[in-house]
Amino acid sequence: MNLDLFAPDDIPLLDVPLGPRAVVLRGLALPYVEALLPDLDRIFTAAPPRHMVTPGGFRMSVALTNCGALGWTTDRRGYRYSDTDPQTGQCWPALPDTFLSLARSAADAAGFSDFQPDACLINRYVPGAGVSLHQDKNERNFDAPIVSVSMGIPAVFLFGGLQRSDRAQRVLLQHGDVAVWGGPDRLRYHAVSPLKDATHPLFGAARINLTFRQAG
Ligand code: MD6
Ligand code: FE
Repeated sequence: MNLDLFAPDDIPLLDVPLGPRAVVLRGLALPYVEALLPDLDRIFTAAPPRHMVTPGGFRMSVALTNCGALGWTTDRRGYRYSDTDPQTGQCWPALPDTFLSLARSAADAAGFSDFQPDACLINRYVPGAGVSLHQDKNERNFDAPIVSVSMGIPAVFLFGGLQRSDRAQRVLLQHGDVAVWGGPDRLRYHAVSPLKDATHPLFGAARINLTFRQAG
């Protein structure tokens, strides 16, 4: 029996449509990862990922930081975009060209031309970390899509509907996958299940997610 037939790494996964204007583009980021790592390191040095507190007083299990003109933050007073890092008072690190070209080619591939992100939220997950069901609705207009890049260890992504109670689809996001959604899917609820133990050759026991938005 050829056990290799059952090795999941060898199965070329297909792109997954999640809605009329929502799709997971399998492996689209793979050719970009190596080039963006030094930029990611610089960002983590200037603005280290940190655990923020929600308005409800919960410490997020995900550590986050930002690059770009605007950065998403949360504290006891609410969720918002800010042009400075509340921890340092400095501007967020600039959005590197390596990030921008990846974001734009993913948006193009999903049929959203002329994507001009001004914000990139960077989430760092370790095993056990996750994000509860939410909508992305702090951006000024919802015409632009969201482009979400997964790197490192895998995560189960839950993609629901426009109502919190709508049944969610489950999709595994692996290293290099990019989810893009906009149009009628822009405000759909979504979540990330707590990650299982795993290690990745480039990222160790961590998942890095970049979500690009047009926030301002
Ligand atoms: C994550 N992503 O994949 C969390 N939001 O780590 C999100 O919450 C998200 O992936 C909006 C659009 C795409 C996303
Ligand atoms: Fe989100």
